[in-house]
Amino acid sequence: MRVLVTGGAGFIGSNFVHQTVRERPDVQVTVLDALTYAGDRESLAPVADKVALVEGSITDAALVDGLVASSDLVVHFAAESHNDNSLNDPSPFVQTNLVGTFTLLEAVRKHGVRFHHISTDEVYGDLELDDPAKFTPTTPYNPSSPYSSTKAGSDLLVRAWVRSFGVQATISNCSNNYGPYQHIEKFIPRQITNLIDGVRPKLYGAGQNVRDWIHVEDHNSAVWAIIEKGRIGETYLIGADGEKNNLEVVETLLEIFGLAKTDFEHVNDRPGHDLRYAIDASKLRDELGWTPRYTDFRTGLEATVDWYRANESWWRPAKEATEARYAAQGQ
Ligand code: NAD
Ligand code: TDX
Repeated sequence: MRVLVTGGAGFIGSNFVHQTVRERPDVQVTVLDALTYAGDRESLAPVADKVALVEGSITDAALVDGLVASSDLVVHFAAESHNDNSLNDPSPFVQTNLVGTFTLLEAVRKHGVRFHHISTDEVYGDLELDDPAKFTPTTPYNPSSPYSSTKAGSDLLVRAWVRSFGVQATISNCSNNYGPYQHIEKFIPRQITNLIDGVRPKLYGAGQNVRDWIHVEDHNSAVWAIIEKGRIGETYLIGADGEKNNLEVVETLLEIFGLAKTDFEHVNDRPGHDLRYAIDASKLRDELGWTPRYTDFRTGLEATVDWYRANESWWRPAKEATEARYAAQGQ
């Protein structure tokens, strides 16, 4: 099988490529990635001899058409993915997340290629901290940020292309991922690399906001389950019952580094900061028989800390500029 992976040089996409090469030798992988600030050729270095990397944008219709024509499946990870960046400049989010997804949909429609669209739980907006509810596939869309609204729009494009044009597509909406190769602008790797540098972790606001953490390997095993066993046109929510507030995550990291639980700083909050995300993944578990492997958050976090310690050459080049951007916002 020939698989085109968009965004395969980013965090989740590169982990997907590694997992696929490791576990599915029958799959031939081509990555299409624009290598923005978030994409890194080095993230594919361990599999470089087994994977073709095409540098280009998913908004380039001619390039996309040719690559889709010679694929049996497209797994679409490419996106502008960071909420804080979307608040500073929404423009690339509209281009990549909306126009890029539209461009891919037109190509899979033309060539009759199976499509899997990777999306986020943020399309549902947020839940109250004291609300026992979780997101389900029928929760109404209510996105908060330019990032989540463009992801919501891209999901709706996929649904319409399935309904109107018979495109063979599935959608997954996953909660917050952690693991190796995540850009250090994101919460967990930012704090890990700060701690390695002897800098105190930076918590937005009071740190009460809740995220539903899942290890990236579990996200990607669920994606393969949906590709192989999911029903066309369906949406599957991916999550591993990993709810933690941000303060708890920082405290666990401080413990792993052998520091006092109070050894962090409060910084400016994110405007419009979503309170809580929580996923009900029962459809994925019951219908497709998927289960996560990383059920102990602390163990997964320890392994992630070890990875950042061992791979400083991967993240160090981006550290200074990333922190300078945050410092300019009092974060
Ligand atoms: P990332 O920012 O680490 O990687 C995105 C990749 O897409 C990068 O390699 C980048 O170079 C590439 N890219 C950006 N614009 C492109 C374009 N126009 N053409 C081609 N490539 C382009 O993001 P991530 O965290 O790996 O997220 C991957 C996907 O998973 C996204 O669709 C995101 O919405 C979704 N998602 C992420 C999370 C999470 O916790 N990180 C959770 C749920 C869903
Ligand atoms: O320094 C920080 N301090 C802090 O308290 C940073 C960078 C973040 N935070 C908070 C904000 C959030 O409540 O941590 C939480 C997680 O922040 P991010 O890593 O920016 O993730 P989030 O905004 O929740 O979105 C992530 O999960 C859903 C991904 O970036 C999205 O791509 C995905 O769709």
